[in-house]
Amino acid sequence: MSSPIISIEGPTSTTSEGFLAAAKSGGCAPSSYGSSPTSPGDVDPAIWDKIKDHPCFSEEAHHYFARMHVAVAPACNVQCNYCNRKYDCANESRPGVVSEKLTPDQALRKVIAVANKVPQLSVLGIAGPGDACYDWEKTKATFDRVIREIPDIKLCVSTNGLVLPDHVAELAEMNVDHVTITINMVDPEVGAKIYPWIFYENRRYFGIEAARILHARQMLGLEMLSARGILTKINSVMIPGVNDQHLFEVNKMVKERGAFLHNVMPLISDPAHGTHYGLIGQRGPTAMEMMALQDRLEGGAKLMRHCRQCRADAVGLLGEDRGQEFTLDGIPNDVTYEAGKRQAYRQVVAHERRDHEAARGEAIGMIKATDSEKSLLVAVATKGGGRVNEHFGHAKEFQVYEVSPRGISLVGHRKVERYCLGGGGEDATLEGVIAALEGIHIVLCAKIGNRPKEQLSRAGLRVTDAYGHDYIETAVSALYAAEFGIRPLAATA
Ligand code: CLF
Ligand code: SF4
Repeated sequence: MSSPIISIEGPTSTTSEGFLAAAKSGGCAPSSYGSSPTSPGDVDPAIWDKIKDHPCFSEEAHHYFARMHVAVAPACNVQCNYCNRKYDCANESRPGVVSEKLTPDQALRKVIAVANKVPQLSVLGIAGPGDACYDWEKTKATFDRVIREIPDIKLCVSTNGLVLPDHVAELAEMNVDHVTITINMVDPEVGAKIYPWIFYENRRYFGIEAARILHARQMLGLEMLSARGILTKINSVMIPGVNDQHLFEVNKMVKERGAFLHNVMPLISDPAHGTHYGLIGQRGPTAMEMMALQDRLEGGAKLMRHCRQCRADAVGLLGEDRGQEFTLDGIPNDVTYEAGKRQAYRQVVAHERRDHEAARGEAIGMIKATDSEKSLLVAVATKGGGRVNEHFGHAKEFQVYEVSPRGISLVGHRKVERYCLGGGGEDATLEGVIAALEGIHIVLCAKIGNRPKEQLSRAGLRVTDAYGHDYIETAVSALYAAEFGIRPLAATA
């Protein structure tokens, strides 16, 4: 394996040359075509300018740029059946996770410490542990402090939407141009199965009445944001048998109101989390059910398919979590922002984007040159940079790409338990990895040993390390061509 100077695990070089060398050996580069906008040609230039460095709003950017959350907003005004208030807001965080709660001053210290060490950092989000708009004073105080010190950081908010309309004007004044609203229903009858109560204007409302108010406020907030040109992402938790079919209506209605992206996330339900759904045995969707629903939603509001359901104190590229490196007790009381690393990194990204754009164009050309109408699902072990650059045994997730005559799309990811720990692999872990890769045709990784390769093969899963360190698009297009053949040149002219 190459050892990049900069990688998603932790950049150590502060020079542009160092970053560039690292990028070429597996550090940073963009990805491929997907449902969310991935290249400047996909959207209006002014919108591209807003999203190009936002890892959640642009699938391409998520290979380059990192977000961090600060857990400054613990209060909440809604009860969701998939949430236990002991833990973080499950609308935008993995349920069952507890974050270190911060004051706005502590949050500022943490953001500066992260910005000095993680040059990929481009976005500061507030996604709980409660509701960022309900706990508004802390959210606002945090943003005010941070933007004074790091003016080029993007501010991002996630909310259940109930009091969002009250804060849209201030969000616009603060130049917040990315807001997420969790909208699980547009029919209060469905809503009553998800929200037992809300607390609104000093009163508690229950059942359908609560859901009716919540729905009206969510729609109003969305319309107000759209009217101000603030980009919105709608998160919907897919709850089988409760709102899975209903999400088509949600998608349609939010699109009509100007939503920029729709992010359908799987319900995570575990009795150990003590949530209502966990305790009654409400199941979450399987990976294949999620993919099938997302495929059927294509054509409506653009979908985000690279969400990792972060923690409310997440730090790093999506899919990695470096939060534990930045706990308060490890951060000095006085920290000063050093802008140099982030600026140098951005120069590298600009260069890499040009290189990778060319590689992506060639890859698409190769797919178009095949005779096939078939599609291929490829699971890729990557540690960032849009390259096949992770060992099979080290992977904690696989990114899933669909390759077809329509192009190359990132359509999801599969989380797995790391197979290789301390030099050896566990058979039981490998069985879990195989189960998680249901429906996948081929696995790509930087390296794999003979033993797991044979075991995967016996389970009907093909895996290859022949494309190690290539751009993902280059690798999957070559696979596709090898699999389905190339049309004679004359026929492709
Ligand atoms: Fe955070 Fe959310 Fe902003 Fe991103 S996360 S507040 S929009 S900066 Fe991103 Fe994490 Fe998915 Fe959220 S991957 S859970 S979508
Ligand atoms: Fe929990 Fe978030 Fe729902 Fe509030 S909005 S109940 S914190 S999931």
